Amino acid sequence: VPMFGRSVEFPADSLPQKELVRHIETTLARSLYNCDENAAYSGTALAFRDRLIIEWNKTQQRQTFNDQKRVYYLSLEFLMGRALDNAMLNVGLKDAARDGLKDLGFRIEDVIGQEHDAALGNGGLGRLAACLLDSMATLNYPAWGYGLRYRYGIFKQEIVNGYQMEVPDYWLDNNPWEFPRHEITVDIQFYGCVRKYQAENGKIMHSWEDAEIVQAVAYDVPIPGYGTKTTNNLRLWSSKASSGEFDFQKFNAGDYESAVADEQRAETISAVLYPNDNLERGKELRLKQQYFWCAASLYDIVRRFKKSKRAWSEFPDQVAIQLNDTHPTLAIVELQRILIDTEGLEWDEAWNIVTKSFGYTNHTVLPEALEKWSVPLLQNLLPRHLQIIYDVNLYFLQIVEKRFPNDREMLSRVSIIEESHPKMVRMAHLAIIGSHKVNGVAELHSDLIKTTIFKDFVEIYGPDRFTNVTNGITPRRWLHQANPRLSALIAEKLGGYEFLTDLTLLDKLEAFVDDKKFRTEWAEIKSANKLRLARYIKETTGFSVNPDALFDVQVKRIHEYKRQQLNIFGVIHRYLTIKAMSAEERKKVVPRVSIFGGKAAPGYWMAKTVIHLINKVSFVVNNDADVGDLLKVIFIEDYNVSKAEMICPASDLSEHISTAGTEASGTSNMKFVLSGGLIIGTCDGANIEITREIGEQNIFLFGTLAEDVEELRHRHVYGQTFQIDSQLAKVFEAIKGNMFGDAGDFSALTASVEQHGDFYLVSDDFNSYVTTHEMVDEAFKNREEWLAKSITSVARMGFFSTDRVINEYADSIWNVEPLEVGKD
Ligand code: 26Q
Repeated sequence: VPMFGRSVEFPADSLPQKELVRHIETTLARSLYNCDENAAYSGTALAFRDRLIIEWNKTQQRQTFNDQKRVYYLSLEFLMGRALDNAMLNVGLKDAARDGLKDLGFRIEDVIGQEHDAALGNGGLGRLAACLLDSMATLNYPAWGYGLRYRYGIFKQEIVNGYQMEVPDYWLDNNPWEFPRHEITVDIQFYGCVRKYQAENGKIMHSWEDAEIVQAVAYDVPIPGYGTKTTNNLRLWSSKASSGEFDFQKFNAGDYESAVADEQRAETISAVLYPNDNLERGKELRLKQQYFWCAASLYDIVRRFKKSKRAWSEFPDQVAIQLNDTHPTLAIVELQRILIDTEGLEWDEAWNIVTKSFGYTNHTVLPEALEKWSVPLLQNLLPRHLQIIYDVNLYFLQIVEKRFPNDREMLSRVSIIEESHPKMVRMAHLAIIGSHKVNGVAELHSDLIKTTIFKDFVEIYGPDRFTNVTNGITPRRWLHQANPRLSALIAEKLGGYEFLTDLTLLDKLEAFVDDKKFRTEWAEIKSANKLRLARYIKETTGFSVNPDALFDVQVKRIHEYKRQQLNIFGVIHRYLTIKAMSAEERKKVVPRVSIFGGKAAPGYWMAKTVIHLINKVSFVVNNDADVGDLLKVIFIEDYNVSKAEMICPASDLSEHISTAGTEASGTSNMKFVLSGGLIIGTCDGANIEITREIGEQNIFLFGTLAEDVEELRHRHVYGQTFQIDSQLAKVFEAIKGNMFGDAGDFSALTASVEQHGDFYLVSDDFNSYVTTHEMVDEAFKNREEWLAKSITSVARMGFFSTDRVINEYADSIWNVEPLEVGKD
C-alpha cells in the first residue's frame, strides 16, 4: 500500500514536477539555482492550485446547472490552517510531489512547513467550520461557506519572560489560495434613517435612507473534497470604501485627507478578527463586521436565487442557511428586510420563508458568551433592522401570550428585548425565533440548553425545534495528514484507505489488537511522533525531554472553565511529591512531560496569569537537576492548527478537564483519541459520548457531574465553612512561599479558589484529579495493556467523523441531497 492511497490512480505523466518547475521559472520568475524552500513552496502550491481550479470551475458549473438546494454555512470564523498538504492529499499526488521535490533537493515536509496558517478563527468553533467544509465537499454537497476576509487573523503568541505577548498576524501576502473577485461587490449600508412612504398600491412601505455605504468585495477560496472531484467555494468578504459619490464630493471640496480617512475607516471593518473565545464584549466594530458580512452574503444568496426565476415561496426549497452560533443572527433580520422592503412581500409570507430557511447552532451555555447588543447601538447603526426586530418580538410575544395567558414573567424571560438600562437585544432569542431548528453540539450540551437557557422556548415551540448534532473532526486532516504513518498502517491492515471516507470501518482494527507485529508497529509510530515533538521542543524551548516519558498534553484556548489551572496545580503537586521522595521511591515514578499550549484573549487577565504560572513552574521544574527526567513542564508557544497536527499524534494522554456542564463539546479530544492517545477528562461535552463509544475502561474519567455543580457552587458561597482540599492547600503554600517567583503575581489564581467561591470547582475536583493521574501512571507501566487501549479506542472512533455530522445536518436540518458527480 503506498503511503498516500490515491496517487496510484494518476498516470505517471501527470507528475507535478514539471508544472512546479514551470511555475518557479515563469510565474515566480526565479531560476532553479536560486530557488529556496519558500519558492519551492510557492511553485508547488501553484502547480496544485491549477488542478484545483479546473475542478472548482466544473463543480460550480455543475451546481448551477443542476439548480438543486444549496447549503450556506455562515461563520465569522474559519480556522483553516495550511492548504497545500490538504490539496496534495485530495488531488492525490502527494507521493509524486515528494519525489519531484526530492529531485530538486527539497524535503516535502520542509516545503509544506513554509506555508503560513490561515488562522481566521479563535478555536473550536472556527476549526469546526473548517472540518465541516471538508466533509461537505467530500460528500458532494452543494455548499458554500461565507465569512470575513480578515487582514489579521488570530494574533501570534510570543512568550516573553513567561508572559504572553500578542503580535499581529498579517497573513495575506502572496497567498495563492485566494482569488479576488473584484467584479463581485455589494454595497452595504450603515447608519442613516428610515422613511415611511405610501407605495402606488397604497401600501405603507419603509425605506432606509441617507446611509453611509461601504463596499464588500468577494474573495473566493477553493475547498477540495477528498476522493471526489467536487471542489466547493468559501467566499470571504473584504471591506473597501465605496467608490461612490460621497468621498468624491469631499475630494472635490479639497478635503483629501478626510476622504482618505473615510476610506481607511471602511477598510477597518474587515481588518481584524476579534480574539475573544467564549466571551462577548459589545463593541460597535464587531457589530459592523457582523452586519457587513451577513448583508453581503444574503445579497449574494438572494441574487443567485433570483436568477432561477422561481417564486419566493420556493426559496426554502433552494436555500438552507446555517448560523454558526449567534454571530450571523442579523442575517435573519436582513432577509426579512429584503423580502418586505425591497421585494414587497407581506410580513407573514416573508417570515414564513425566513424561518424555513434558517438553522441555528448553539456552541455555549456560558452566560458571558451569550451575545447581546444594546438597543441604542442598533438604533444608530441599523435603524430599520431594529424596527424589524421589535416587530418580530411583538408578534412572537403575542403568540406566547395566547399560549400562556397572564404569565408576565414568561414574557419578560423570552422577550428578544431585555428590559435593562440600556435595553439589550438578546441574539440567541432572535436566532431561535427566526430558525426552524436549533441544535447543540454534543448530547449533554443539547440537553442542557433545553433544560436551562432555552427551557421556555421548548415549552413554547415544543421539543421538535431543538435537536442534537454531536461534533466531529475530519479524518483526512486529523488522521491521514497529521499522522500519515498511522493512516498507512491502518490502510495496510484494512486493505485500503476506504476508512478515510467511512470512518466506521475502523472497527475492523479490533481484530488485530492481539497481533504482535501490528502492536509493535503501532507503538513504534507513536514513539516516532513523540520523538519529532521532543525535537521540536528542544529547538524552540531549549529543554530536553525524555521521549520515553509519558507525554501529557493540554492544548486549547486558555480559559478558566477549561481549567488549565487545575492541571498546573496538579503538576505542582506532582513536583512536591517527587521532591519529598527517597531515591528508592523515585525509581517507581513514571517519568512525565506535561505539555501546555494555547492562547489567552488579550484582555483576559486571569487566563494570562495561568500562562504566566505555567511558564514559571516550567522554569523551576525543568532546571531542578534533582528531579531530572521524572518531570518536565513545557509551554509550547503560539499553538495553532499546524502545531496541533504535530502535537496530537505525539500524546500518550491528553487533558479535557472542564468543569462539568461548561464545555459544549470539545473536538481536540477526538483528535487525540483518533491518533491513539488516551484521555483524562471530566463527564463533560463530547467526552461522554467518546466514553460510550470506546468503553469506560479506555478513558480516565474523574470529577463532579454536571448535575451536582450548581449545588456545590451554592455551598461555596452560602455554606457555613469552605475548606479547600488539603493537597491543594499544600500546592498553594508552595506558590505563596514564592517557589515559582513572586507569589503576588499569582494571588488572583489562589484567591479565586480560596476567597471567591471557587466557581470552577478546582478544589472539589482536585483530589479525584490527582488520584486519577495516579491510576494513569499505573496503567502506563503496563505498556501492553496501554497499547491495547490505544488500538481499541481508535477502532471505535468511527462516530466522530464530520462526514457523519454533515449527513445528520443534511437529513434533519437542511433537507439537501448530495450532487452525484460523474467521472468526467
Ligand atoms: C462573540 C462576540 C464578540 C466577540 C467574540 C465572540 C465569540 C467568538 C468566538 C464568542 C464565541 C466564540 C467561540 C466559541 C467556541 O469556540 N465554542 C466552542 O465551539 C466548539 C465547536 O462546537 C465546541 O467544541 C466547544 O466546546 C466550544 O467551546
